[in-house]
Amino acid sequence: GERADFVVIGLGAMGSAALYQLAKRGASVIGLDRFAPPHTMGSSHGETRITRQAIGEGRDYVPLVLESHRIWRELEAETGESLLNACGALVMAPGTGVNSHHGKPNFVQNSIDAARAFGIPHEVLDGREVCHRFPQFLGLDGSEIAYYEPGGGLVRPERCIAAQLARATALGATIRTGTEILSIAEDGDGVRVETASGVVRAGEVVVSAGAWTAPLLGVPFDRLLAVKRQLLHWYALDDASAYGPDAPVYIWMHGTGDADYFYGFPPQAGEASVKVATEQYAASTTADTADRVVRPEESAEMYRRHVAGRLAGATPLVAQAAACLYTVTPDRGFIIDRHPAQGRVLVVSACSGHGFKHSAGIGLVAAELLTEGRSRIDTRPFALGRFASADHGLG
Ligand code: PYC
Repeated sequence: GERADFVVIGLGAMGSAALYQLAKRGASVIGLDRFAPPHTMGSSHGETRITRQAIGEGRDYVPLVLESHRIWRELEAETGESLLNACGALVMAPGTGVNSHHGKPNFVQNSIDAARAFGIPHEVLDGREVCHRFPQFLGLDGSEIAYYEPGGGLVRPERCIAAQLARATALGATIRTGTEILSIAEDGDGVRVETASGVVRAGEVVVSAGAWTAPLLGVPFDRLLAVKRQLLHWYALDDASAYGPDAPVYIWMHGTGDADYFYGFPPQAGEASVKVATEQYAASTTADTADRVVRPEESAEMYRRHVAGRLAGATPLVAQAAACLYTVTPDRGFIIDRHPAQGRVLVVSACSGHGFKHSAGIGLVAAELLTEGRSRIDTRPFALGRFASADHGLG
């Protein structure tokens, strides 16, 4: 069969980045994906992802997003694609009570503190100032608190993946699409990857398989990871005049309950619609069985609960909708670590619904760990050992 220094399994956000960075370092590398990335079966589709540099989920993430922004600018220069649009990012919550996002309390204040600690340009606004600057947001009473980061904005996930795969190929990487992985096992001085179309051998393997990670690797990932179906909705605008050139992406906690929240994007060039979404953690699914079709009632419910009365010009007419998957860890953080029983397997999934902004940096980290044995960014906060308790089977 085929042989390479490295095999990357799953070529979405993290895998395409790892493949590119490994190829850039001159390694021989093969990338495998069950479908043909960028595709709509996993966690990296839907046109846009929020990026913000002051990470309210935890300061340990900040170096990853800073590297990502640098790499996307470099890729833009190399490929001529537009990947990162720094249109600004707004995180808004009620002025009183505890706000929480991605399981982290005091999210707005954490974002402000992270910005201060890393010298990231930002402003702290109240709801009155938000209304004045961004008239697309309706129904604020003025007492809200907001973190505004002018250098935040949005990333184009499909284009990032395509650009990294194209650069990886140009640098000598091999990509096999439509390739289902049957097993991964350490074997002598390397790893044997059995696919539906033959065996591939590698010195070391990166698993960046997102929602397919647990079915592929089994224990302990099957006990740690939960897959959550999330919905993206685009509502037609009947008037886009409230969205100026500096219209930001936003995370809007409009109440203090976990469900009182949605996030969204300004209209994209050539589109008379706005994309919005919320999140759910109640129901789990699997990569193979998840329903990728969004029902009209689901979009109607989203509009009623979150959009109506809050976004200027947004009508209930659904221009587009998509379902995507989060792969969530028990603390809603990331996993970047060696497999506990197979030291030649580096696991770079799951990202619990806030990974894309960090993905280019995570690819760099993975390539450094594999080619140099260490990374410029501290990955200990993303280690599996933090789940070591009887509950998680890592005891
Ligand atoms: O990372 O900003 C984010 C985000 C918002 C909703 C899902 N992810």
